[in-house]
Amino acid sequence: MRDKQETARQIRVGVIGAGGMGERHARNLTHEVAAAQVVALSDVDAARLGVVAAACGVTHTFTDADELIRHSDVEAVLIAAPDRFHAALTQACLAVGKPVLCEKPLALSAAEARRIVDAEVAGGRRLVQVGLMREYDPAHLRVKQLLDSGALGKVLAFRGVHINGGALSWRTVEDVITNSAVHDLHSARWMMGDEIVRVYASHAPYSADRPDTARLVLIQLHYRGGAVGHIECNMEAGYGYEVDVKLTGERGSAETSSLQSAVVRRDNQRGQWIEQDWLQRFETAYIHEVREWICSLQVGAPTGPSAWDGYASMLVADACIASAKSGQPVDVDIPEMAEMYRRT
Ligand code: ISE
Repeated sequence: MRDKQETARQIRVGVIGAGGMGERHARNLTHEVAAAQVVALSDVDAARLGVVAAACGVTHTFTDADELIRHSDVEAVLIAAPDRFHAALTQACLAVGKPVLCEKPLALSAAEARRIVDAEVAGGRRLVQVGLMREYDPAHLRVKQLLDSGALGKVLAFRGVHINGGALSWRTVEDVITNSAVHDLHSARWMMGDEIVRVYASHAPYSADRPDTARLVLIQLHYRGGAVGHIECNMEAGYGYEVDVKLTGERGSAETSSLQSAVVRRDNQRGQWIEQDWLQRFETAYIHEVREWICSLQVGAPTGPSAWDGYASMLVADACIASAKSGQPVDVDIPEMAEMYRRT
């Protein structure tokens, strides 16, 4: 159901990628955001491109993402291509001055993300938002609001649990940290309102003869203000998908109850349905994310996770990868934030 806010002028959006996330974003923009119109879509898979384009009434289709970015009918771009293309495509949007919502991670390293920050600062205005969509998850927002209200007192600890159901995918340490745990690393900064200064990461491989793989990653965190934290990122739990956070303060704690399904009792059993994947668990968050993005474009006031957040999360991710490889704690030095990224 489209949001209530009908508007005289729609923002014309081009979506890069018609796979899982690209399709979801294109459908949300088309069916849930009255102020947006998906006018262009690109993908290298012609069949997938055709299906999603037809479902969203798309005018222009491309196999070349750069052509979509340059097209005169495209005002804003949503990047849902594979991670390795995110940085270059974001830079291409900055080069033509078009606002962009780039799926996480912004880049595959802090250095690559920093180059995007530098380009955006040089351009003098915020154009980049990063798809760290947990900022739009009602369960996360309720926990963060309790901390921000002072109800918990001084915060002492962050705990994040990120469970993927998955089929054995033999993912590497780098991939798990940059593609999956990057959400938890951002939540650890955003929810605590503090910077991480040291990490210690360890991992359980899929098998002893494949030590470069990571089935489960554990990350310990130390914050500038003295708080601590830990993140468990399990890539193949084998039962479903769950993401939970808990903040512990001097006066109490607050945590998400991420299972939104009903508790069922019958035949001497009690249980709840557990979501299958992130598209189910964060269905509401993805809609709110693009609604607020389009609204921010209409009013010319950028909101949400910025390129700086994408850069800072990659600084922590780089340190986690180094720690997992060395077996030692690694310090993180997040520099002073450029003024244009301060959130009001
Ligand atoms: C995926 O790309 C996501 O963004 C999901 O939120 C995360 O849970 C999953 O592990 C990633 O692969």
